[in-house]
Amino acid sequence: MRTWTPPVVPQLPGEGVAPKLFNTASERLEYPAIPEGRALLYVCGITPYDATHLGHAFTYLAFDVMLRAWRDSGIETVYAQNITDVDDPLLERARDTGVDWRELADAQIGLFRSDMFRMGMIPPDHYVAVTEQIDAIASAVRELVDRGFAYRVPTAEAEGEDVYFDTDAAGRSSQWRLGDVAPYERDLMLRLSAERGGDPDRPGKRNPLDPLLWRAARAGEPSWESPVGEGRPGWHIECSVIATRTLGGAFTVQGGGSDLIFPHHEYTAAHATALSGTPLAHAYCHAGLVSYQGHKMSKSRGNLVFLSKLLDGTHSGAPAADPSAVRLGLLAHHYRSEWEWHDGDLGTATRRLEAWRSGLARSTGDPASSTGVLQQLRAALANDLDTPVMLATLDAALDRGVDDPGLIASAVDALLGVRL
Ligand code: 5CA
Ligand code: ZN
Repeated sequence: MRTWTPPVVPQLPGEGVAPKLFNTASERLEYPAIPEGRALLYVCGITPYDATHLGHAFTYLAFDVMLRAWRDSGIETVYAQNITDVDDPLLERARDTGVDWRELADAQIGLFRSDMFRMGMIPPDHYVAVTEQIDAIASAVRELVDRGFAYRVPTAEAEGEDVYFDTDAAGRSSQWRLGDVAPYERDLMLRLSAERGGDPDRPGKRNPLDPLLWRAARAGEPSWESPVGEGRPGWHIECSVIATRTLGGAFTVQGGGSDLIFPHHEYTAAHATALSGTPLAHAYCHAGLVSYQGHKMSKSRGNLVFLSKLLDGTHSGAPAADPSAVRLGLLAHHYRSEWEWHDGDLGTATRRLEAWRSGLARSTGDPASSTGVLQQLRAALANDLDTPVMLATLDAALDRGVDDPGLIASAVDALLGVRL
């Protein structure tokens, strides 16, 4: 898939250090492996039916900052992202609004692309839609069946049979164990599976947690011919196949919002390990979920703040936002924190941006050392991307004035994507 024009990221003098990152799987801060000096990042992309809300933006901004941290420390990056462009909620929305599902997806992907460009987000090197990889995904499902990691379940709704992943077989015969990614108890796994696209109560499954790998064709649903029968892929095998085809096995970081820890990232890892014998990734990093009006921002609830509306000035009467102010509004929260967006946050962030801009032009008798500030920014960034500390450092320095405004402007641009 076509991406968007990348931002120009200034090169800074000296070098930062590779960031230490919180790994959900180990529940520790770690330096994930960087194979052959290249940081390989996969971030789960949008399901294109209601793009782009501030929760999405917060997640993608976290990984944009991660890429900037690696690059500043002299590490080359390879970034892959998928598009879940055939999925139940997308098909439902298309049906409800009387639009062809492909047209709905194309329009939303276009909007996402333009939002990401306006926000100065580093684009993925590999941007892959599920519908571009159906054959590879179906072959992977076939291989899982052939190797005893998957089984068929008949359904009255279709002529063909659905295919499920066998959690217990994989736990016995592959290197993956349930709970490798998600440090959760079984009861919580069952609840999350039901809430997030799984079907623990479906009769005929060997283990209620077993996720769908292939859905046999139903009337009125899109489907493809394949070696496992006519149908369409399940969610986790899509990301598993796209990630390993673009980045290989054991890549540096698998990322997304924390709603993806279970079942999505658990089973993405399970499928990949069963297929390849190697773990999917060294670390699993997750952004905290953003709320609005008291609840997690979600398409199903409809409590959304759209990025395009903020940027256009069409969200509840607020003036058009400077993309740098939106970045500052989001970066004021550590990427792992769960927090709520309030409409006043944009004004606060805009005032901070203005204060920084005027601080840059300020000449005082005792300016802060810009190289010292850069060092502090890099140290905070290397400490699990601690952007709130970076913002506080800049508040203090720019309040006082700095001895090399050009260096600070470049540093803020390179590390935070904020233009002064
Ligand atoms: N297509 C799948 C991933 S393969 C999906 O989750 N799509 S999504 O459109 O629902 O979300 C896109 C990304 O934004 C995911 O990484 C998701 O975890 C993240 N996300 C969704 N809602 C929020 C939220 N309220 N706060 C933070 N991140 C969110
Ligand atoms: Zn995914």
